Amino acid sequence: MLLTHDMPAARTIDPAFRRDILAGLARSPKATPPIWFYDRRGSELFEDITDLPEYYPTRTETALLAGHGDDFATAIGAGRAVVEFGAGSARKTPHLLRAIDPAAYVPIDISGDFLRASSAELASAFPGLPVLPLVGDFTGTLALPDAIDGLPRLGFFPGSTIGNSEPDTAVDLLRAMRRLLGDEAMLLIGMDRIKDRDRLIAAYDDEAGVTAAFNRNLLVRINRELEGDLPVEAFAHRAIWNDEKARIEMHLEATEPLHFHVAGQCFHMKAGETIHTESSHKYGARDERLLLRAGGWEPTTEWMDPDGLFALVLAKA
Ligand code: AVJ
Repeated sequence: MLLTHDMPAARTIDPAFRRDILAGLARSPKATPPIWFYDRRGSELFEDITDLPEYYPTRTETALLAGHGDDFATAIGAGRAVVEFGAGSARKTPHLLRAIDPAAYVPIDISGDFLRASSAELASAFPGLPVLPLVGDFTGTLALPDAIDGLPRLGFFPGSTIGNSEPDTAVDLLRAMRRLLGDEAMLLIGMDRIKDRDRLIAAYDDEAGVTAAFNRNLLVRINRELEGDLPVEAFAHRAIWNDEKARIEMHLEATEPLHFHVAGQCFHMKAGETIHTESSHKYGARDERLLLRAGGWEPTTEWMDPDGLFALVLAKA
C-alpha cells in the first residue's frame, strides 16, 4: 500500500541548490556538498556505480543483509516502523523487511522521481505494508508521518552514507536521527572500513569511467539548472586517499585555466585547481563505535564480511 499524499511535485530549480553551489564555488578551495549529485541522472549513475566490479560496498552490504535475516529477526523483532535515510532505489531494503516484518516503511530521499518509482515497486512487493515515502534532505529538519505515531522505530542508514559527513556533522546527524526516532529506537547503519589504499581508490576511479561521469554530472546539472557555462570536458575526475583524515576525496580538476559563469556570477580556476565534490570517510572498528556513541547510540551487534571490507552495525538509543 503506497500512500503519497504529501509528496511535492518534482521541481527543476531549487533555491538551496543555487545557494550551495554559488557559495561552494566562491570558497577557497572550492567545495560543493555531495547531496547535489543526485538529480535523476545522478541517481541512475550512482545505481550503475553500485554494479561496478571495483565498487565493493553495495554488494558486500547486500550480502550481509541477505545472509543475516535470522539475526535481525532476533535482535530487532517485528512491528517496528522502518525509517530509511537516503533510500534511493532501496534495493537492499527487501532483505531487511522480509526478515523483521515491520509495521510500516518510511523511505526518505532527496530525489523525488526516484523515490516515487522505488516506493511503488516496494509497495507491490510487500502488499499490506504501509509505504510512506518522504521527499527531502534528511540532514535538515524533517517530520515523520503521523501514521507511524506510537510505533517503535528502526532507523536504516545503509551504504556508508554517513561517510559523506565530516566527523562533527556526522555526530550532529546521528543525534538528529536519535531525536527524530525516539527513545525506543534502534539504528542499523552501514559503515565502510579502512582498507588497502589501492582498493579504495579503484572503487572511486573505476575502469569504465562511471564514477567520473557521476562526478561530472554535477557540472551538467549546474549548467542546466543554474544557467551555467562550465566546460564539462575541461574537468578531470580525481579520486585521492587522504590518509590523515581516512577518507576518499573526489575532485573535479581544471585541466587548463578556466573562466565560466553560474547564475550570472563569474568564476575563475587555475590549471590544476579543483572543486572538491565529495568526501567518503572510512572507519576502523573503534572509530565506528566512538562515532555512534558520540551520536547518542549504543552499538549492540556488528556483522562483517570475511574480508573485513564493510560493517553493518546495530545500535540502540
Ligand atoms: C552513497 C555516499 C555511500 O561514498 O561510496 C560512490 C557515493 N561516490 N562513488 C560513497 C559515491 C562515488 C557513496 N555514498
